[in-house]
Amino acid sequence: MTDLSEFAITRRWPARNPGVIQLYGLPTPNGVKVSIMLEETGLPYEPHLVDIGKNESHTPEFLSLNPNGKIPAIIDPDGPGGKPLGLFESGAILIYLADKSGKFLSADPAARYETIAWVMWQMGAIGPMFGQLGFFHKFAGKDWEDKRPLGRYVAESKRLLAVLETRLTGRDWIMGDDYSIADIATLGWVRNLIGFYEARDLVGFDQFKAVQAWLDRGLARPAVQRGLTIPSRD
Ligand SMILES: N[C@@H](CCC(=O)N[C@@H](CS)C(=O)NCC(=O)O)C(=O)O
Repeated sequence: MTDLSEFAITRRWPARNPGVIQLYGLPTPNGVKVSIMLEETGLPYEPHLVDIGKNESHTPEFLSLNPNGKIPAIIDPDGPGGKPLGLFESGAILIYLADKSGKFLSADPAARYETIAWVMWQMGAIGPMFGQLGFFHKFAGKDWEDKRPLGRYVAESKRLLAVLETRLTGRDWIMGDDYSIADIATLGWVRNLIGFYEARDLVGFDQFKAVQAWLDRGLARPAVQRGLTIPSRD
């Protein structure tokens, strides 16, 4: 029987099935990257809801796995060398799960690095810029008198959507014919921008036809639909 007791996080979120990947998350744009990936690959896993609204990602147990205090994080009881591995940062987790499963990241070195470049682009640009847009458009920042930060993040989000539009023109997926971790990383953020953040008109989303078609294609995938609701908030 696998023993995960060395991971303090299991004291607050006990593993009922310690032999499978433990996912600590919430269905947010960063969280669903990992639940979608796990659903797409079919790797067995056990989801645990970490309620960031109740600051649970800043508890000592959670911080023991991710000192940065943010979801998602995982423990793979069967990591490299057969030893348990704890991991945080959604981009790193996607690459790890792609390598583990042999899916959604090309084995061809050039295509592999290109896919990783688009994952890094999502991590370094789409996530932070869309996230700040959400803060200044919908959440606490909307009451700021100074509208320059909002303007800055709207402009940058539009620019990033245009980059994605150019990339997707003539392609089904970011890497062409092959659905990859670059799509899995990005879909939830674009969905969130025009959904939860209510920024569809603000960023002129309707002009980005290739992005729209790609989003529809992604959201039609059964594993994406399942992943968007995991871990369940009920
Ligand atoms: N770069 C990180 C970002 C993770 C992140 O921002 N997670 C948010 C939810 S989408 C979070 O946990 N926020 C809670 C907090 O900051 O207290 C990743 O991609 O894993």
